[in-house]
Formats: sequence, structure tokens, C-alpha cells
Amino acid sequence: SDYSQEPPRHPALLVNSKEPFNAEPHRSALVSSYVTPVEFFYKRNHGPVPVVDDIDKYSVSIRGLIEHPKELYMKDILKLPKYAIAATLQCAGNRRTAMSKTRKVRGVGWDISAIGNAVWGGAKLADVLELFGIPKSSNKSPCGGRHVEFISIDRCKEENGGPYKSSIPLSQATNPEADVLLAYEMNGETLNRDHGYPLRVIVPGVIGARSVKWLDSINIIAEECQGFFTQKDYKMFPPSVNWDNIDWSTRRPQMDFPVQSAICSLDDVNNVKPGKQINIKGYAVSGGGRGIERVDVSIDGGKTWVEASKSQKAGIPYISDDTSSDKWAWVLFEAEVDVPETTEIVAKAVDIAGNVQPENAEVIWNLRGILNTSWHRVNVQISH
Ligand code: MTE
Ligand code: MO
Repeated sequence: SDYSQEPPRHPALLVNSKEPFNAEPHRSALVSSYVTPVEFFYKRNHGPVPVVDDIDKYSVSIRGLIEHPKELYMKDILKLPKYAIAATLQCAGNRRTAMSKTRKVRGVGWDISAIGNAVWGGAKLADVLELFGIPKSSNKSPCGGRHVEFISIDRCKEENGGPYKSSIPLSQATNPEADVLLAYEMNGETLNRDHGYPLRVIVPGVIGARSVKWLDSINIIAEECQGFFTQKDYKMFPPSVNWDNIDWSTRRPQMDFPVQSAICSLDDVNNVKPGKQINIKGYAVSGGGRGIERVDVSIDGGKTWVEASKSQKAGIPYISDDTSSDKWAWVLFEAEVDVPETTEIVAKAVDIAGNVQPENAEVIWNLRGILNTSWHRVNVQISH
């Protein structure tokens, strides 16, 4: 593969893999602002970043089980109503490094920052599909399609040199309330190359892997995508399954993200002077548009808890429409605590459906190390 045309990146990013480029910011960057700046937004690539230099020639081909397949040009997409949706994107592998400490897993290591909250600007996929004769809120296209496959321009080794691809159910793609976007802007600016220039899919509330970047075509299909990232990856297996007995066909591709939270204002180990107040700040988010009900914080390893205060939306730039939904975006939480002795500080979130993060990574361990949503713990050492 040719990595000679990679885009420039912020030097402060923590690089987990150079080629393909996989990097996250230091965790403290996530709580410095409600909307994550583009340069500090994690980058998760499976191959070289493609170069699209003639935007007038760029088009997305819409094909498969539809009556009139056609090329859709950027100017056609720009004619559709534009939406700005605040949505958190999180890689299924976020917090994988911590899960690998309980038992070895396969995959790129990530701390707690393979996540970011951005305002995505673009057309609704439901509007695009309507142009092609697929009505809003339908389970099946008139020609029998039940899934919408997104195929990229990039090339990766997992697809044997073919493009990255994945699919979502047609019912989600055509549901205007699901807010699935073909995005050309991120935080009010033209999408940059790392994040999918010129056009990417954003599937809010769902693991990042379904939000295909560098869109080349949209294929209406009867069965879900048969590609690697839908069938042989991003599935959650029970702790009993290992590389000798795995049968990929027994599980569904992961879609919604479970409830998640993490402390970003403290490192894994912190040395603190006695009598000093500690400010605990972090993020909490759940999948499927389920909001966050509360965040609990413990300063004694999880024996007793206090409720953190939380904020959402405070000063979201780029969105003029005040009524726009915030159900896909994270909340930031905060608590000031006195820590008299060396201890473990813990956070756990509860979503509006009452789902709670599991206490430890052992109970959700899986061989690919995805969806580590265990209570996030950091150590505080009081040093005189
Ligand atoms: N789309 C393409 N074409 N190629 C990729 O490698 N990675 C996916 C998804 N879309 C990927 C892709 C994964 S696993 C994640 S988590 C998100 O993009 C990351 O998006 P970001 O790099 O904009 O943060
Ligand atoms: Mo991912």
C-alpha cells in the first residue's frame, strides 16, 4: 500500500498505528470542549487515506435493487436540505488496551479516546433514497432491498485490497428520525481527508465502523453486507469463544453502542498532594439515541457513590436551530471531591433505559476486545 499521500496531523496525537494511521488525543483533550476539535478527533483508518482531487468529477453511484441506478454528484447532494446533527462517534475498540490486560485480545490498542463529539453537516440519507424511489420509513425497497451497503474508495488488507464497506438496515436508512447523514461538513468546516473527504456516512448511536468514510457507492441489497467488517469483525462474542472455536456466523454485526463513560481529567495513576480537591471530569454516552440518565462517581473503588453533575449542549457552535436533537451527543460530567487517602476513583453511567456499565472487563471480555464499557477506574496516590 502507498502511504506517501497521507494528510498532515496534529503532533500531539497519540499514535497507536502509523500505517494505517490510527491515533487518539490525550484524554484531557476530550473534556476541554463539548464539541471535539477536528484535529483532536480520533482517526481510525484501515488503509491509506484516498486522494480525491477533482470534486466536480466525484460522484456516488446509487445502485442495486432500485429501478434507476444513477451517479449522484456533489452538486446534487448540496441541493438537498442540509442538516447539522451533533453526534458522538465511538470506535467499537475504544478502551481495548484495558480489556487486553484481563486477557489477550486482537486489535489496535486504544486508551479511552477513540471517541469524539462533532457536529456533522450533510444531507439525510432518507432524502437521498427518496430521490431513488424508496419511500421514507420503509422496511423494504420496491425492488426488494432490505439493507443499504456503503462502499468506500479506500483499499485495505482485510478486504484483500478491496474497499472498506459495511451496511445498515434499510429501515434505519430511510427513517428520517434516525438522522443517518451523508456528511460533507464536520464542525462547520469541509470534512477533512482523515475523516472522509469529500463525503462520509454518519450513523448516529451506532459503533463507528458503520459510518463509512470516502463514500464511493451506495448499494441497495437484500441481505446485509458480506464484507469482512460486517461478517468477520465487529461482532461481540461471549468470553467462552476463542480463536480455535469461533464461528462468525453465529453472531450479528454489532450496531448500537452500549452505555459508556470514562474519566478524562485524571490519568491512570495520579500523584496528588494531601488536602487538594480533585476535579473529576469525563464523558458519558449511550447508543441508539438513549440519553444519559445519570453518572455516578466513587472515591472508594465503588463502595459508595455520589452523583456527578452533567452538561450537554452548552454552547454548541455550528448549530443555529435550537430545536435540533441532542440525543446522539455525549454529556460531559463533573464532580469535585476530597480524597483523604490513596484510593481508586470510579465512574459509571446509567442510560435512560436503565442500562448500567458492567463492573469489570472480565465479564464482557471478548477475543476482539470490543465494547469495553466496564467501570472506568483511575488511581490517586496521596503523596506527602
Ligand atoms: N470507512 C472507511 N472507508 N475506511 C475505514 O477504515 N473505519 C471505520 C469508520 N469508517 C473506516 C471507515 C471505523 S472502525 C471507525 S471507528 C470510524 O470510521 C472512524 O472515523 P474517524 O476516523 O472519522 O474518527
Ligand atoms: Mo472502529
